[in-house]
Amino acid sequence: MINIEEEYRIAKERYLSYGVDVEEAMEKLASIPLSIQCWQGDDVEGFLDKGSLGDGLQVTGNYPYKARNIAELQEDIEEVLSLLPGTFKLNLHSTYLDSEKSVRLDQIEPKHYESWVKFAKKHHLGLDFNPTLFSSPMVKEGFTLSSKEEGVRRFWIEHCKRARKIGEYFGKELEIPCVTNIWIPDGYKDEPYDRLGPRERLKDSLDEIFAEKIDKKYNIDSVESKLFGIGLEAYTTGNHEFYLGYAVKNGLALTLDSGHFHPTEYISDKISSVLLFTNDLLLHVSRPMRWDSDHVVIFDDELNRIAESLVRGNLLEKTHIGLDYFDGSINRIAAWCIGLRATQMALLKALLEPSALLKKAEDSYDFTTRLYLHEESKYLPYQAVYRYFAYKNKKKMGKEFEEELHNYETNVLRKRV
Ligand code: RNT
Ligand code: ZN
Repeated sequence: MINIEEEYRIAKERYLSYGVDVEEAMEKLASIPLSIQCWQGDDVEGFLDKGSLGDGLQVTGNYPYKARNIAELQEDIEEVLSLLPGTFKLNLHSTYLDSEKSVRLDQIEPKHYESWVKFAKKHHLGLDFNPTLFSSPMVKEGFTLSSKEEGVRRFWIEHCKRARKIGEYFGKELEIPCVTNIWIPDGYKDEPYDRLGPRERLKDSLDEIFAEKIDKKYNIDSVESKLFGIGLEAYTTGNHEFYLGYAVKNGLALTLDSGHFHPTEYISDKISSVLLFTNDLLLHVSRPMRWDSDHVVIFDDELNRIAESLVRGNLLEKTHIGLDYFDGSINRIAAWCIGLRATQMALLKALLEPSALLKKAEDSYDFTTRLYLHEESKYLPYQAVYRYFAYKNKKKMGKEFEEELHNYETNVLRKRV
């Protein structure tokens, strides 16, 4: 029998010998909200018009029992919340609205999301929001806000304007700012003749969308770039340079998604640069494998580098951390939990670094000690601290955690047929 408290006591002492206060680290960890992507629960289907995804987003896998309605999705999110310690937000797409009747995306209103606000209040969650510019017949030849068809552009401009108002409504209701993130799939499979035109139109569309000032106390606007998508290999209107420029010029937040760059390019090294020029940053923590495959986030090197960038630079206050992956090939509740827990573990590990010693080594050009300490901190017992963090918050760990995932599948999910 492993004694969690005893393990923790030893860990605490070891960290103390490096000048690290584990209690302070746990307190900090508890205060960092992670935004749970609702779309992992049903493979980004939503409740608007059930149909298959398209236009630059792909979900693969046929694992059964996905949530088919709001009640089931909320039930699954509650299960995730019951398993994990810490603070959370819930990240909604506009298509997860609650309405008996079908609603056009250019007609969404706060009232369609009242049941989510109720849910958020009940579970002390903040809400984040996303207009949904995909999986719709109004995506014309792969284009939305940068379409050359005025009617198409107008439709999506209206949708995004309304999304910001819904964000504002969330912020007011919950007294936690909502981050409303715009991502569009627009682009071409093959080499375009005109690379500039769509970007000019996107800029005009965004200028209209953001014309109304909304208090950042309630809603923070963010824009998300992408290098390519399946079927959009040659050209994406909203690339990184476009949105970095747009966000900086217009005082918006920038979204960095770990899957949206070249396969050898990392967002961890962009964080400290971007935040010198924007007030806020939204992270879409994901795991690309060869392409923007949105695999479940795991405790890998890049996740650790992201956490280190945030902690070392004291950038957590300005950064909103959201998860963005959707794996339809495994139990979806496990998928959520594994990625969220990995992110917390990486943040905790970064909070437990022997930072004073590392800084001292670097300041005195002692690169040997710096390398030694970097390696050493990988061998320090951060897992024991995390286990204690979960235990203190009355959460299951290890075998019991795994058992609960199985029980939920047997007792709840399997009944969904
Ligand atoms: C797509 C973007 C976007 C979506 C979600 C569902 O490549 O990453 O953030 O994953 O809006
Ligand atoms: Zn994303």
